[in-house]
Amino acid sequence: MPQTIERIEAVPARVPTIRPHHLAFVTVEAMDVVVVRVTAGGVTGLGEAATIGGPRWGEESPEGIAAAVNHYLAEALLGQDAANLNAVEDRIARALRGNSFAKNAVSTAVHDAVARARGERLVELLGGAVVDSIPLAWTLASGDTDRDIEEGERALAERRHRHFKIKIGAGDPAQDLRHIARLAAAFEGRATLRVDINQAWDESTASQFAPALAEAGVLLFEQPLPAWNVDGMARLATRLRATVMADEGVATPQDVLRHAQAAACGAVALKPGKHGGVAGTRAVAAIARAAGLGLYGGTMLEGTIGTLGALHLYATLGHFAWGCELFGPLLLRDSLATTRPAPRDFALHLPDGPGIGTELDADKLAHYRTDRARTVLG
Ligand code: MUC
Ligand code: MG
Repeated sequence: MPQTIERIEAVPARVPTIRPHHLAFVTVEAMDVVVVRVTAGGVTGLGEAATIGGPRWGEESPEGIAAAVNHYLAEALLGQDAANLNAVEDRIARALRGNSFAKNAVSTAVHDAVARARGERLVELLGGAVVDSIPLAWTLASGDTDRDIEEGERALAERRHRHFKIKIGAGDPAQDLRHIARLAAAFEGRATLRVDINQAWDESTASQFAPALAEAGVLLFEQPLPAWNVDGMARLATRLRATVMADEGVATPQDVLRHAQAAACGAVALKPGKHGGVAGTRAVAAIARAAGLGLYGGTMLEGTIGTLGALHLYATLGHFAWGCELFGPLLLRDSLATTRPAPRDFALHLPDGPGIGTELDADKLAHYRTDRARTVLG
């Protein structure tokens, strides 16, 4: 029996973080997310899009995502059979150009609605889990070395994380080097260190400082150069005795193909939001795999809904050479869902329960929504 799509709604919301999160291009004190609800055959599925600093990490803003969902994606999908997931993905892809974060939120919500209607977990709808858990990294980005060390020590003691990503590139690279050297000394032999430059360096800065950072113990350099500079990434990757990873530079299957052909990276950060949904993420992962590139389960710092959607999908993709960083719910001060995934034994585990494995907390959404007067939580 068809499961007709009856209602699609996107709601923007802002949730504060537990501490300021310093990236090269912005400091985040609250995350702007968009929660998407798709009702099909009387069953509601959930999806989420997150933006870092509004349209600063990527090109989509929370307002734009909500409009893309409520107008163009709703128009393309209302009245369609949710259970025909291939046709749904095709309609999503053709409804509007770009807007991959909006597309992913809807793709996930439709999949969630179908999985819930069948009484199965999303991972089962997607063909089953290859792994039940993925090692979970944490980002040290408080802006203060002592505070980062304290935070890392707590994560190790509580067996939450033993892979730390450090955000650098905002200021003087020599200062970044001193910061990393102190973290490397503090965590030597107990945790791995990676850096995310978020496109902030030019090629000569990368040539000058990346080797010294690698020498200090950094294993992975995430998007050191601007997304357009694929050739520069390739030159750096050849010279560096550490792995270069593409993040902002790889959104579409064509992007990953180009990086692979240019030997521009040894690893790729997947993010369902960059790839426009389930089908797009699988396409990018398949090309990365075929080219021998390591996978990393990336995040846009989504809350519980987006995090669990990504986790179910990643679990179907098999081995993640660099683990994942689906720690968004731990960085947020509150959850828009009734649960909040927590790591154990340094990994994030698939939850039980139908669909993505959590429920929307309607009171919290009413409180944190930004599109109309907020309510006071009682
Ligand atoms: C990014 O660029 O990877 C992921 C983890 C984090 O701290 O920031 C994000 C965005
Ligand atoms: Mg990144």
